[in-house]
Amino acid sequence: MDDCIFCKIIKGEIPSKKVYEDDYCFAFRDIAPQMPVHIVVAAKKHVSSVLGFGSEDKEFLGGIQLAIANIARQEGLCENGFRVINNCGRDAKQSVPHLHYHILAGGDMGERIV
Ligand code: DGP
Repeated sequence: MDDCIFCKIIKGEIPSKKVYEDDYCFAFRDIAPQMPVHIVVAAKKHVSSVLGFGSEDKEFLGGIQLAIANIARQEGLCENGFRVINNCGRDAKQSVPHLHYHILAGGDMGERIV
């Protein structure tokens, strides 16, 4: 999508600190990290959120889950753990309407939200 910031990052039109890429997603360091490790895993398909996918997208969505595990292994996050967050919609304060997951790690995250 022409005016989507994550589509531009995926196409290389906006620079980013790339972490990982496969057929399903493009992962990069968040511009405003909330933890020492804060990686954005953006779908390589412009859909606003999980609500925009259907049963035909099972392989695609599963591919992103496997990519998250690959990124965790690649970045050495498996031993101490990590948190994966997907903000969906207004109340969750999603700011970029392009499906993405946050991987947070690198320290104790304190109280659990869930
Ligand atoms: P969310 O609020 O869940 O939609 O998360 C969007 C995240 O994207 C937010 O943590 C900041 C990050 N972000 C927004 N614009 C850019 C950018 O241009 N570069 C990078 N690296 N991250 C960005």
